Amino acid sequence: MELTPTRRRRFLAAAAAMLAAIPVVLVATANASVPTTPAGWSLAWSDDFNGTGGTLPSSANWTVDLGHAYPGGPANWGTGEVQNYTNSTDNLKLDGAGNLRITALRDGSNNWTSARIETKRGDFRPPSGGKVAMEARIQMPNVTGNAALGYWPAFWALGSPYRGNYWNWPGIGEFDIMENVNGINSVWGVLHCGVNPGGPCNETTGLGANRACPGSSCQSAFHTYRFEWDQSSSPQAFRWYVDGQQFHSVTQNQLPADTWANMTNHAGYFILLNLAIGGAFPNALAGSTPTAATVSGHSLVVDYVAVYTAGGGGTTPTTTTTTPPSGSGFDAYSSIQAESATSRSGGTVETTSDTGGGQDVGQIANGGSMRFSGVRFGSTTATQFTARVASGAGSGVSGLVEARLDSPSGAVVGSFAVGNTGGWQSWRTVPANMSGVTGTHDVYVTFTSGQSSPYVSVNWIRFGT
Ligand SMILES: [Ca+2]
Ligand SMILES: [Ca+2]
Repeated sequence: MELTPTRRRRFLAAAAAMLAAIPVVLVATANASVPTTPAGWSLAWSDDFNGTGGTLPSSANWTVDLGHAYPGGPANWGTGEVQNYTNSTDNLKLDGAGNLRITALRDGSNNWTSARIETKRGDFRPPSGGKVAMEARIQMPNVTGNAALGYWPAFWALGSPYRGNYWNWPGIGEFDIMENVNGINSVWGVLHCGVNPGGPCNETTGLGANRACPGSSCQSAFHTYRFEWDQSSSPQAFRWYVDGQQFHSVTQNQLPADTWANMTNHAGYFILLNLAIGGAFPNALAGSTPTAATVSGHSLVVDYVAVYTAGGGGTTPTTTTTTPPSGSGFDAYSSIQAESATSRSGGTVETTSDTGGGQDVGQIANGGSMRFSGVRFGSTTATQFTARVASGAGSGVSGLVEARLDSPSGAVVGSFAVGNTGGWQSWRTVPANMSGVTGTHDVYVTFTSGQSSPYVSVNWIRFGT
């Protein structure tokens, strides 16, 4: 997982410290390739990392992330990791033998560089009623003990609405298919969802499990890491595997309906590969990392990444997303959490006792507002604005909840009045008619009252047709 994890286990450093600094590790294991597609599955996308040694991976398949953050996104990629991501072939290259190598390097001033790439496509999801599998064959950086402190390789996926927004994590969903820190012989598989902190996915920890790699250690050999999202099972399920052995699952009935919907009812996921240095996860297990003992020059080695689909009529996603639409933040027809607003004025984020848990924005008064950047209505005409609200306002105190498009002073397209509902945690769903809306808009929810007292709390909003 990439975004601000906090692990509670303490890491006991291995006794055997590597004394020699070996800048390059030769991988003895032979390269394989994308396996023959199993019966019942279709290959939706893959990269075998064939190509000339010393060159960057395919720019048709991958975007190379640079620096310390997405433009406008959280600092240090939201995790506290310290390295600068580059597109130098010193950090990121094909090895000429069918593998991708991401190498972490420390310079003479103790500055670390490394690399992170993500698929251009952001539509990896099951065909309706079917399954999707995301799989990679990977050798983790071959370094252990004190020499590995701070190494944080990952193979993972983020919900595509993260692109262009960067502040809607974890509601859009994150699947950590393979994560590892500090050279420990273990693979972590984690789901991030809901709200942060806390919520149904227990953020920032997430819902995770880990196990040692089968046979050879994760560091000394290639292993196959696989994640499946199964819409054909009941309940629907996420499952994590290493070398075909399942070690974690999360099912739909473990989570609130709106949490599940928010991470599954969007265009799909993009896949990432990166090698971070330092940050919350390695630090949680080993104190401040990296240390002076951390050895530069080890590589995350990836033989292939493949995405398969099955069932659901056998269709495979064909849409290619090359440029994320600006502000691709919210699906108008799923619950849009008030606390996930792109920006907000007024009210206080608090834990909600409403069905499904999570948070709400409590006790908003006249003049308050929320902005949701990039709400996607699509080509279907939305005609209903609905909000989940509660109010403990005093007698005679009420006000309006108004939806506007593209400006906080734009015309009101839908509104309703609300007064006391029986208490600040006495929730009800209030629908209002709305003039027809299509396309993608920044939605502003504004609050107008003739009194100055708070009159409404909001858990979520959504739109309907
Ligand atoms: Ca390969
Ligand atoms: Ca909420």
